[in-house]
Amino acid sequence: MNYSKLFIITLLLFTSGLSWANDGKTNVLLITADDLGYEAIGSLTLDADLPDLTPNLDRFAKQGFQFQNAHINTPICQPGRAILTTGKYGINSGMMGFFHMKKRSATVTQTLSNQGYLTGILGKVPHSTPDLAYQWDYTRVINELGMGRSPQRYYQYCKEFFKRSKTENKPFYFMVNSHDPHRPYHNPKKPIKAAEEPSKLFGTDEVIVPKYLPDTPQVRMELSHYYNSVRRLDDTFAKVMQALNESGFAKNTLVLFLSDNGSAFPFAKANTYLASSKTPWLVQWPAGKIKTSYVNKTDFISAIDFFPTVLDALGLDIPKSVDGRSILPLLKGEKQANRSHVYTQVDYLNGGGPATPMRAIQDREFGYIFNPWSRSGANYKNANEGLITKKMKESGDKAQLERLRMHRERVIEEFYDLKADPHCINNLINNPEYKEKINEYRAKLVSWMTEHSDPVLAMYQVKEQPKKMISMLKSEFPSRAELMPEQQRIEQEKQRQQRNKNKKKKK
Ligand SMILES: [Ca+2]
Repeated sequence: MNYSKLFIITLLLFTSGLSWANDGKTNVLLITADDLGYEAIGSLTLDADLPDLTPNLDRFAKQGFQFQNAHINTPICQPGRAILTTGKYGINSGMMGFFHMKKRSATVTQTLSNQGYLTGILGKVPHSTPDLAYQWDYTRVINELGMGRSPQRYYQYCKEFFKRSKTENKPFYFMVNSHDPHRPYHNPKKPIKAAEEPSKLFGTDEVIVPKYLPDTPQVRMELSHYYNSVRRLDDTFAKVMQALNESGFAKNTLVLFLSDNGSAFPFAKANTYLASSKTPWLVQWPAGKIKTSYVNKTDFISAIDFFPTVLDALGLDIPKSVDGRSILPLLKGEKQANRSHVYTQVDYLNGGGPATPMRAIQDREFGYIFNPWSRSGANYKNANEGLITKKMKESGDKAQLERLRMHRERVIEEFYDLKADPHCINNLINNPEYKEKINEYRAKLVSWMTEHSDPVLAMYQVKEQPKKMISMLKSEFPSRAELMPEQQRIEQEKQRQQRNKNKKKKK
C-alpha cells in the first residue's frame, strides 16, 4: 500500500469518526408513548397469547435493559410528564394536575440547555413543557406530525434534528413524544385525517380483555382500535430508531422508552391501580457500559428517577431538592437499597371538576390505596371511558353496575393482593386475614405523606369520620387557582371569554 492510499484511508476513518462526533459527548433520546398500558408490551404482558402488537419495542427490550417494576407516579399526561422534567412529586412541585410551573424548580431541559445541549421536542409540547418560560431549540407540534400519528413525519423531523446537532456540533437532549396510542384510537372506518395507517390492524377476536373491564362487544371494539394505535406507536418507534441509527449517534446516545400513564380505559389511566401507573421502561446505551439483554425483576423505579438518572449519566450534579434517585447503578448491574416499593397518586384531572386525591403504595405483593374524596353519590369521571361506561350502565347487568358504581364512587380504602389479583378486582380491605398487612402498608403511606407534608395526611387522620374528611378536602386541599401560575390563569380566562363570545355568536 502506498502512502497516498494510506492517507485516504486515514482521512476516511477520521471524517467518518467526525460524523458522529458532536464532541463525542453523550446524547439523550427520550421516546414516550401516550397512554400505553404495560400489558400491551410482549415482554411485560400477563397473557401469553397476546398478539404481536409491538415487534420493534419487544426487540429493543430484548436487546437492552428493561424494568419489570417501573411506574409513573401520577399516571395522567401533564402532571406525569412534569415529574419526568423536575424529578419531583406533584405535591412538591405544585404541578398536581394540568398546571404549569408556579414554584421555580430545576428542570432537565433548562439544566441541559445551560450545559450547551441542543434541546428538541416532537409532539405533546404543552404537556411536556412545565416551565412556560422555557424555549426548546427545536420544536415540532402535533399538526406537523400527522396529528402525532405519522411515523414517516417523525422520521423526517428526527433526521432534521440530528442533522442540526451535527452542524452545530452540540450534544442533544431530544424528547420524542408519540401521540399514539392516545384516544381517538385508530378506527379503520373513521381514520384521523393526516394520520398514517398502522402496519397491522387487529380484530375484536384478537384482543385480550383485561379483567378490570367487562368482556362485552363495546369493550372488544374499543380494545381492537387501541391495539391498532399501539401498533402505530411501534411503527413510530421503529422510524425514530432508524433515524438515530442513520445519524451515526446511536453509540453515544442514551435511549429511554416509557409511557406517560396506563391505557385510557376505566380503572387504568388516571387511577392508582397497577394498570394505571405501571409502564414499560426500556433503556439502551451502547457506550454507557450498561447491562444488555437484561430484565430487572426486583427493583421499583418511577418517574421521579428520570431527571437524576440523566444528570448522572452525563456526569452532572444532581440537585438536592429532587425526590428521585439515579437508576444508573441498577443499569450497570449494581444493587441499590430501598427499591422495594413505589408511591403513586392522583390529585386533579384534566378540565374542570373537584379535586379527587388518591394516594397509593405498591410493591411486588400488595397495593394499598386511600381515596379521601370517596363517598356515596360521588361521580368520578375522566376522558378514558369511550362508550364503555355508558354501555355498562345500559346493560342492567348486576356485576357491571357494581363495577361502574365502584368506578364512580370508589371506597375510602382499597387493598389488593397484586400477585393473585394484578387487575385489582378483589378489595381485601375488610378481610380480617390481612389486618396486620394492611396496617403495615397504611403506616408506610402515612410516613410518606408526613415526609412530604402532604395535605392529604390530615384527611387520612380523620378517615373514620367521612363527613369531616370530605369537608377537609374542600377547605385544606390546594385549589386550582392556588396551583396555577398567573400566566396560565390569564390565558385560561381569555379562552373562557372567547368560548362565551362564540356561543353568543351562534345564538
Ligand atoms: Ca398520556
